[in-house]
This record gives sequence, C-alpha cells and structure tokens, in this order.
Amino acid sequence: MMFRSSLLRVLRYSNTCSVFQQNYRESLQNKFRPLDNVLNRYTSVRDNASAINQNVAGFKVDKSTDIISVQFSDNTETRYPFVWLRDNCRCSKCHDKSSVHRIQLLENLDIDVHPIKTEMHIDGHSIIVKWSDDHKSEYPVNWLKDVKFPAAQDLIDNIDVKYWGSEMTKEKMPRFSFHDVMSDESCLYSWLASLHMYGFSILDNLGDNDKNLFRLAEKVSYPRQTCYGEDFVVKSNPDPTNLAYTSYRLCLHTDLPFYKYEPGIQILHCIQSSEHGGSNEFADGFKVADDIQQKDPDIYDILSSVHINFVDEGKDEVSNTPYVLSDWKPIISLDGRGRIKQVNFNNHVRGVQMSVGPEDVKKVYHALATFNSALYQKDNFTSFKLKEGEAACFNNTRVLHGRSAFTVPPGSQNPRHLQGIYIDWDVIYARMRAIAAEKKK
Ligand code: OGA
Ligand code: NM2
Ligand code: ZN
Ligand code: ZN
Repeated sequence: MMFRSSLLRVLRYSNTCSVFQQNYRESLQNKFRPLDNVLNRYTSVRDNASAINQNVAGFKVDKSTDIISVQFSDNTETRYPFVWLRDNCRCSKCHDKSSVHRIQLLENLDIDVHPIKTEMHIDGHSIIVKWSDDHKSEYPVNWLKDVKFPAAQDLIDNIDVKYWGSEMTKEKMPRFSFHDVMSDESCLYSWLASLHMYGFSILDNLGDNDKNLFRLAEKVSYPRQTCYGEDFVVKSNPDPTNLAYTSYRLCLHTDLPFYKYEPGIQILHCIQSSEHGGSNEFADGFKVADDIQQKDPDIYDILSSVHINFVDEGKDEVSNTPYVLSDWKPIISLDGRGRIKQVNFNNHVRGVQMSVGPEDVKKVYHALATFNSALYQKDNFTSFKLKEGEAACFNNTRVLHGRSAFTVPPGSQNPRHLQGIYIDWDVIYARMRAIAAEKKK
C-alpha cells in the first residue's frame, strides 16, 4: 500500500533532530534572552517604530531598473523599487495612520509609476518624491530604514525549535514564576518564547487561586473558549462528560483533536495534587515523529497521510447547546514543504469510522500502535508530579500529555484538582510581536 509518494520523503524536515542536551534552567537563567536575539531583525508595521535616528546621506534614482537607492548616515544603502514606494505612500490619502492599513486600491496603482522629482527633506529625516501620477509622497527615514528586500523572516521564525526527550526532567524544564510573567513583559515574552521553542515550561507561584489562570490568559490576550468552557476543572466526578473527568489513566494525547483548529497551548494548574497516582506524563511529539521518520519511513507515511477521525459529542458548557464535533486529520501534519507542522492524537476520542478500506485497516492500527509505543519509549518520555501552585504549560499541537490513574479515597476532603485553560497560538504570537515592537522603540 503506497500512502505517499517517496519523493516527499526526500523533501522532509531536514532540521536537526539532535536532542538538546544543555541544562535548560541554566540556559534560561543565563543565556535565554530571546527578546535580545530578535529585536534587530524585527520590523513593526507602524511608522517610526524604531528609534534609529538616522539621516539620509544621499540618494540615486535609476530609471533603467526603476529603483531609488538611499544612502543612510551609517553608510548603509537600501534599494527601493518605484512601484513599491508609491504603493506604500504614507500620506493620509493612501494610508490610514489609525488602523495602520492601506487605503489605496490596487486598481489605482500604476505599476510603471516613476518619480518626476526626488529630493531630501532639508533636515535629512525624509525623502520627498513627486510621482508621474501627480501624487506627492514623503518617506520618513526611520520607516525606510526598517524595510528590507527580501524581508527578514517573521520574528517567530527566528526562534529555534528544540526537540527534547527524557533528559527533560522536571528540574531541567524551563521554569518561570507567575509573578514575574505578570509583572515584566520581557519575562512574559521569554515564557511564550519557551513554549514556541521547547513546547513546554513550568509556571510556579500560582497558589490555589482559580482566578490566576484567567489573569495569565488576559495578560497574553484572552482564553480560547471551547465546548468545555472558558476554563475547565479536571476532577474525578460521578457524571463525567469527558474521560479526563474520571480517575482513569489517560494515555499520552493532545486535547480536542476533534476541532479543526485545536487549542494552541494548554496550561494545567495543580490546585490539589493526589496522594495516590495522578502523575503527569509528557513526550515531545515533534521528536517522536522525527525519530519515526528516520527509523520507519513507511510508518511515518501512514501517520502523516491517513486521516484519522476524532469525535466528541455533548452539550456545550457555556451555551448548553448540543454539539457533535468531528475532524479528520493525520496524526502528523506536514506543511507545504513536507516539514512537521503539528502532532495531534488522542486515543480516547478517536472515532469509530476509518478513512481506509477494510484491507488497509490493520496497517493503520499498526502505525498508530507504533506511534503510541514510541511516545512511551524510555528516552522520549518524562514523568513527574506537579506540586500545588505549579502549572504545566505546553504546546497542545506538539507535546503529548497524560496522567497515571489515581484513587480518591472515600470521603476524601481534598481530591485531586487541576484547572486548565487554553490560549491560541495566533494571539500568543501577536503579543510577542507587540512586545518586541515596543522594546525596539
Ligand atoms: C486533560 C488531561 C491531565 C491530568 O484534562 O485533558 O490530560 O493530569 N489531564 O489530569
Ligand atoms: N478537557 C480536559 O481531548 C480531550 O477530550 C481531552 C479535554 C475535557 C477539556 C480532555
Ligand atoms: Zn499618498
Ligand atoms: Zn488532556
């Protein structure tokens, strides 16, 4: 059975799969300065976003290439195409300063536009161009200086992704204090960057206040509401609407794969830990997927191409309306270039329906079982117990989590109690870019 052309195999993720061997905590405390690393590569959309304070030293208009070259007082030079400059005119007819959006319509843009007259403002802080379409534009030097052709990658793409395995013990995990994250934006950025980089971190000093996760989510932006509410309480209860709300063992999984847009990060705050059982378990799905790709390409083909159904039905906790959520997706999702983009898997909510014919079903089960046992392989798997006041924060589209079964002694006054909240990646990245833009000023 051929699930995917072998050509794709060659195109696959070429990134290193080497396990990050450093002491995470040491590297975070001493060297983990993700904000410093990205600031000089980051361009904000707003005019004068950066405090560069350059002057224009000179310029050259080249009508054979349709380019204006601008020399700056720091001896650098950037080349700006005529049409791009006209398209990005900063005047109030072309560009709305309040929304930072373009007013000008593409249908009114003359692709062959060229300057009739170009001059430097007397103070050297801008370039003024009179265009062939009768328009006049002024370009501030700080705005020009921030633009690159071709553009640097997005801020987020400059943060490395580092795979990990069982060496990621609780002591070595990136760890942040709730109070620091709440009070210091550089720390908030570092915490979010660690979630992008390792897909994991521990937050401590949360106490037992069940408002703290909301405060945290609101410091980033807002929580991602799901059919299980704005937040959720993980306790064993007699009428469970989800297997998580029992005391059963939960095998390694990502949450809510029956959504097309699964929650981006998950934060599980331990309000009351259990005495007997209830250990937390984690595995880096990117590392495991990468390992399988190297060792067992046929299994990888199945995992990255066969659509598996995930389903959940119930009543929405907020609106009380009945729902049937269902999505079909491969366990390992690849991007357009064949690189691992997401890992989503939850055996407890895997549907009954299959996307393959009866003769292929066994091969799919074999691939699922191989993936599951790779997660639990000794060098991939890490397990510990969260203490009260600690929260596990992880990328729900990468890191799989689970728990061992626990017991609730009859009449127990303080049964195991976790509180969870989700935040989506879009709003996390948006916040990180905004912090970077602010720091650059
Ligand atoms: C969950 C879950 C883990 C735990 O609620 O989705 O995985 O430790 N809980 O109870
Ligand atoms: N809860 C904890 O995917 C799942 O059903 C995992 C999610 C109920 C929000 C549990
Ligand atoms: Zn204009
Ligand atoms: Zn879960």
